[in-house]
Amino acid sequence: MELLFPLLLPCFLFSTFIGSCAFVSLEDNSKFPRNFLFGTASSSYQFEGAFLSDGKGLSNWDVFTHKTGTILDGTNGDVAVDHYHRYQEDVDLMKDIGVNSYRLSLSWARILPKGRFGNVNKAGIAYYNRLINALVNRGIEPFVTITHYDIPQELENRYKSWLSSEIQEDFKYYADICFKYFGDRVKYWVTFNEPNVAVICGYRTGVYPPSRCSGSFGNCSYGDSEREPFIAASNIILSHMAAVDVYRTKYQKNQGGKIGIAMNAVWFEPFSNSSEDKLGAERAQSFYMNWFLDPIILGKYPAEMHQILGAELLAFSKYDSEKLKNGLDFIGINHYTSYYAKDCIFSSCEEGKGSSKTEGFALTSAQMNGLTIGEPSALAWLYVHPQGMEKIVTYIKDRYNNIAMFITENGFGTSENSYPTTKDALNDVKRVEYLNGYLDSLAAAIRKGADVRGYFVWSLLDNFEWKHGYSIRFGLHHVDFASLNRTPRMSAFWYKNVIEEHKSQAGNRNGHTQER
Ligand code: GBH
Repeated sequence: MELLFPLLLPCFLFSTFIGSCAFVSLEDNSKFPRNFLFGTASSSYQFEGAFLSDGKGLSNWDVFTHKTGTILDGTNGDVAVDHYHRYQEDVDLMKDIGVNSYRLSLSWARILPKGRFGNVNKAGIAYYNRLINALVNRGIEPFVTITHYDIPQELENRYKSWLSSEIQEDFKYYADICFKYFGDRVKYWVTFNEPNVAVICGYRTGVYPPSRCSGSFGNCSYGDSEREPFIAASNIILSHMAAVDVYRTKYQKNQGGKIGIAMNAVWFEPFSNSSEDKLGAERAQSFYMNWFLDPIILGKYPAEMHQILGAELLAFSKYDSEKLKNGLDFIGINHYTSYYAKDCIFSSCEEGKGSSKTEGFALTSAQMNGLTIGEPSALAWLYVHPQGMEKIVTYIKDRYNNIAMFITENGFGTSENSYPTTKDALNDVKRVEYLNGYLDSLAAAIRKGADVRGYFVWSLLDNFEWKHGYSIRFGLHHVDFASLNRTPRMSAFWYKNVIEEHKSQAGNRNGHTQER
């Protein structure tokens, strides 16, 4: 490591001029559209801290992390990386990298401590105004997620949050307030971050709040893993549609922004060439991502879901169906990893992820019959498979008529234990290789016609990584969690170079053309 850093850094930084750096392809990095957004991503609970400051209400994650045994290292987001107080320093870090966009999320409980059953917290509005203004003044486009897993605990206590159709009213009310207060400066809205993950982890496996599951799916006191995920999903889909409707009817014309949703998108590679495994991979995708995107964009759940689940899917009522279709301006794609997928209808599968009826009878796993889809990482769920980026983007392009897309997250997690010193932790060669490979793969998809308009690295800083607490790090900047000092890693310099290269090439293409 000690030796690699000085050797590799100039390679990444000056790859444009030195043709011999194997990792960086000049061709691919010049292939992003001129107004492409290059950003970093974050979320309120993972970054802000200040969990009780200035009138904020408790969120479901505040309550969850304060229970013993929920978070692997016993920590919580009470302080997180204190972005609430240090956002100015963090905007300076963004400026150093040269990003033109920042993806953040709003804490619902900071804005509406009791949901629609209480007042707007003016201090919360003031905080987001300060942050948004700091960004806009520096020429950084705010890309704002309305809810990234965290909701007011009040809604859980009152009516079991996503299990009740009441939440549609609350989400609509909250989204309206966000558009009203921030929509003059925010031109990109994401209603939900990864609703598929929120629903699967909250109601099928129970590892996220409200910790509901049943049977062999997990270890919970309450829940029904085979039914509740579908109830929660339909309420999220209808909440999304309600917010989009408010935006389109009351704000969009004057404010001129765009609204979408961010899905967790895994590429499912058929384990064999058999038509059974190909169909299995299709089903895995339908039961994971298309589950939400199909109703929102095409107006109905995937056919496979109807066929396999029948009445358990709780198909939309005639009244609700009328609210669906054409419900977004862009798709946000959070892509990190790929898995193999194997058919479990025609062949028998050992029990495991995906093999059940509620997951579409397709076994999904990074490892199958001794084959591994890519290099493993510090995270059991993340394998390095850069080709998956081109494949998932192309899949979404083909299924949804090449609607505008943004890669709203892509990133690589490491464990501090693997580095003997902080200095070593800054030489994040593996992260640079990962990001570089995935960005090249994205460039290939764009070259073949995918309408991708931006890319956000998860994340600007190390932060609170949900179940893993502070033991897993995703930052372009290292954070010392004792002092909260931020230090750029090699990946921050790599990203700065990518952006500079893009700027000069995009400039060349549109101005004095320079042949390479
Ligand atoms: C994203 O999720 C999130 O949007 C972001 O907040 C997060 O920090 C980032 O990725 C990095 O993880 O808890 O062991 O049962 C990525 C997809 C799906 C990965 C759920 C973790 C749960 C595994 N996530 N999965 S576990």
